Amino acid sequence: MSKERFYITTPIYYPSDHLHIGHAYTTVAADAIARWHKFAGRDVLFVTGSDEHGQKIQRAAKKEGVSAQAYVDRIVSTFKVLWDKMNIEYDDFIRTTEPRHEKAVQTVFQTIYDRGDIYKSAYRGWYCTPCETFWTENRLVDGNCPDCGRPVELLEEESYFFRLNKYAPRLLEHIEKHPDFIRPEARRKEMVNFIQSGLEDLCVSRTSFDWGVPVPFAENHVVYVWFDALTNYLTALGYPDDQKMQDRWWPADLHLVGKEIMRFHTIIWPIILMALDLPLPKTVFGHGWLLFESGKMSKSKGNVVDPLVLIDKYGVDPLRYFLLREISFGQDGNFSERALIERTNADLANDLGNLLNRTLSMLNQYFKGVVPQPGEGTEKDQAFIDFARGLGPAVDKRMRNLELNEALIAIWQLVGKANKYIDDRAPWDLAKAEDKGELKTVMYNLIEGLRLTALLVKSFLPATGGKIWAQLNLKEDLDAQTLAAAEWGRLLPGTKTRKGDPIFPRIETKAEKRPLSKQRKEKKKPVKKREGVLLNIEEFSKIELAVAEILQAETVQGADRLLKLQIDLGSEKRQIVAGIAQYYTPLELIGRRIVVVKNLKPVKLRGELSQGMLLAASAPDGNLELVTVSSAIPAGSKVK
Ligand code: ME8
Repeated sequence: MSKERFYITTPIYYPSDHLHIGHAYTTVAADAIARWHKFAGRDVLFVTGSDEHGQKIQRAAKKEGVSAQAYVDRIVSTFKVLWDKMNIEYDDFIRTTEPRHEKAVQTVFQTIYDRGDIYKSAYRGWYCTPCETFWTENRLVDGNCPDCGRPVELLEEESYFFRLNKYAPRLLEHIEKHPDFIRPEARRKEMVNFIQSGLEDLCVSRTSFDWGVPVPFAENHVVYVWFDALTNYLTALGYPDDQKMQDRWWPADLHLVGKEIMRFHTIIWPIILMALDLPLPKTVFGHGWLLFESGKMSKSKGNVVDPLVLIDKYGVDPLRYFLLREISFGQDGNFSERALIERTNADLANDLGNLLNRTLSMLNQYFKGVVPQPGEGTEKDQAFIDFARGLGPAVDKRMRNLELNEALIAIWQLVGKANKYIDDRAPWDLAKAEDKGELKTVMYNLIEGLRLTALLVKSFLPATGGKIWAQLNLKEDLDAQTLAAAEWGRLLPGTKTRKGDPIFPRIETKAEKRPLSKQRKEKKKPVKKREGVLLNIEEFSKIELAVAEILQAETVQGADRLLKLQIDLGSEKRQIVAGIAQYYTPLELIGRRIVVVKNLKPVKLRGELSQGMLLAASAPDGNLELVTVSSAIPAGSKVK
């Protein structure tokens, strides 16, 4: 029998700005789901990417004075850095500027046009550029975008239109017949209401700018960015050329998206697919928003949190755990550093970390770290085993139903029960008995419980699963293990464990852990003017200035103001440490070309070697900006 298959996607994010933990939230959830299904023995395809066209990107590039392509190239490279750091195991990354995607979009557009569902007309109406959305006058709220509340622009241009309206009855029928198509339930109701209030045909081409996929049959028209972006889900399957790939993976099992883009995924995208005569995705799930203090995270509110900073500070798995456990999947949830620290200390350091630590300590003490042969157990032993036995299938059920936080709660029940089992069975008392039979059973059960925990938790916290596995010193390759391995009793007596350091040290909650947004906003005090000194040209020419590309950026432990940068100077790579953490987050820096002084004596700052100094302009009000050059100037170029 062929394996069950599972095709899952995230939205392809805009590189108009840097990713923040809102984006990380969707991607971590998709990664945990994808990893789980693989673990459960299914064939999985997990696709993410970047949505690089449209007016918003073109304007952002213009503002920075670079070409749109150079702009997206730099920011998209930071997407990949972030996903690697977060242990996101995607199978493909679709960039909408790739030729394979342009071909897919043009084929979709041409096919629908040839079938008569795209026609030429003129658009006169409103447009929200931040949301890349067309609005009719009657949907505006106080004259602004009903989604984001920002001002809209009046557009008047020749456009091609897509017959959405024609398909509305068919779509409603599909939604009714397939209760899993739009989830959660509240979103389904919203979408049904939206469709019932009347669908206008959709404008699907633009002529007032050119950063997009050209409409194949009409000069000066580029495809509307959402029509372009949604097609990425087919691009990943080699559309239109690779029929085998499409037969194998289409329809998608799950498009995971934030709730604000449900309309695009449950109205426009299904209608594109109907017009192409393709089946509709099985489920579109719109999760809730991650709210930061009092509102949605957004650049203009200055409350954007760079996930790289959080990872440097707390580690990847505490962040992954927090995102997946704290928020009821589908609902909105709050992000705060305090809550992240509390969760880490309570669930990871106290419950799981201590369980591993004290179990292995006892095993060392009583059996020199070697797993004993269990004997007949008491009722209490059996109750613990029974719970652990049913856990794998229970978590699988939760994951199939997209109850991610519930799945983690179930796994932590095992952790809680194991801790309680230690207290109830008191191995230190059993160790005093002449017959060590009961002690052997209890210790075996505890280690077996930990083995199961490592297996069940690895889809959510890959590094943690690996650390537990390593301390249990199990020989099988953890990556190759499937749900079948989580069957009770597979642990071999005689296994020699290898206790290591605590896997989650407690995070100290000092005043130093102020919210990151506050740290960023406090600007440096204005610098006092120094008397000028005149240099002659020989003196100035002693300073070697060069262009360097920032390859990596990280925070420095215990130093709020410093960032550690790995830079490429063309002929060599170096590390420099700079006091710019209040002005830039790591993700904002990666890929930028800066100017550095090459021939400064290396120094150590907070224990970190700094081999050079970067140039930055410091305004009288204390603001600071790096001196940068465009990607047209290669790393290593001399600055004079
Ligand atoms: O919409 N809370 O891209 P985008 C939770 N390019 N999730 C959040 C979030 C928050 N505060 N902020 C962002 C686009 N997200 C289009 C998608 S798909 C064919 C095209 C997540 O960069 C969430 O998944 O604006 C949301 O839907 C997505 O990022 C929006 O990313």
